[in-house]
Amino acid sequence: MIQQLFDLSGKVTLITGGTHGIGMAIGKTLGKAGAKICVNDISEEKLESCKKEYAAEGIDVYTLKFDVTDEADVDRGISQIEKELGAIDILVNNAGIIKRIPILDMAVADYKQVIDVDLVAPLIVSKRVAPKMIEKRSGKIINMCSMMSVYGRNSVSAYASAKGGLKLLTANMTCEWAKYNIQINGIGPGYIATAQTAPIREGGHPFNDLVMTRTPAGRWGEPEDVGNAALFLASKASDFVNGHVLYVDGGILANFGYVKGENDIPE
Ligand code: NAP
Ligand code: GCO
Repeated sequence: MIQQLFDLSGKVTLITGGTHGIGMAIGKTLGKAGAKICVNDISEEKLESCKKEYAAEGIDVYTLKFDVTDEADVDRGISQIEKELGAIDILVNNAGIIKRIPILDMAVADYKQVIDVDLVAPLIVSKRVAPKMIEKRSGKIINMCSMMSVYGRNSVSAYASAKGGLKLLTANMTCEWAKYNIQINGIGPGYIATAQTAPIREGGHPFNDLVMTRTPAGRWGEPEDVGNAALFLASKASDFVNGHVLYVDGGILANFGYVKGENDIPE
């Protein structure tokens, strides 16, 4: 049955930073497919408040506070999940931050903080989770990349450096772990309407016009658009897809440019 391809019943799933935004959309989608959803965050308040939103979708989410950049904290958190729910079958390295600062104005500490959360943390969490996937000869790892894994733009040097590195870390995880029947892929969202992009989308910000015209689909993506792609990469349907970055971007990476107005949505 085709539905069985996307059935995640019994799969213990950890989504880092899954208390809102893209992470929550992924959690809700995989939860509706039967997965047991665990989310972490660094904010107790967000961990508490997300439970109601998951419950509204019939999902009894397991929440845990730990900082994905802290190896000891990650080990403690993953050990608790393994003890209470079992080994992790699906890992979504979603947690991330961005700092929009021009290179000459950016403190090296700011650059390093973005690299730590967006690139080093997926390594830390994956290194802790992968051994049991290797033992089981089964596992799915999804790294949250970006269209900034292949593009730069003014003021996001740290973020693009991290996301570019994460694209190739995904490739290297594949080289080392695919033989154990572990599929490691990335998702590269384009411009998605979440809290992270609110500063450049709301209040008439000119960047909104750029995204609307540069994106052939003529709209911002929704977190659910990314959740749907995660369902494919978390399911049996993608068992021979490995080291790939699936771009969920409304076509922006396919689009060299535009003449103002030519991409207006037809009446
Ligand atoms: P968001 O709303 O900023 O959510 C990011 C999540 O990561 C938050 O829950 C945040 O927790 C958590 N987090 C940050 N640092 C953490 C840490 N040290 N330990 C644990 N959790 C931590 O972002 P989003 O828009 O949903 O994006 C989610 C992912 O998609 C990110 O990796 C982002 O780079 C990527 N992405 C987003 C877009 C987009 O257009 N939105 C496009 C491409 C890629 P707190 O809120 O408590 O800090
Ligand atoms: C920005 C945006 C982007 C998005 C996303 C695009 O400032 O350009 O925040 O970086 O977050 O990564 O794919």
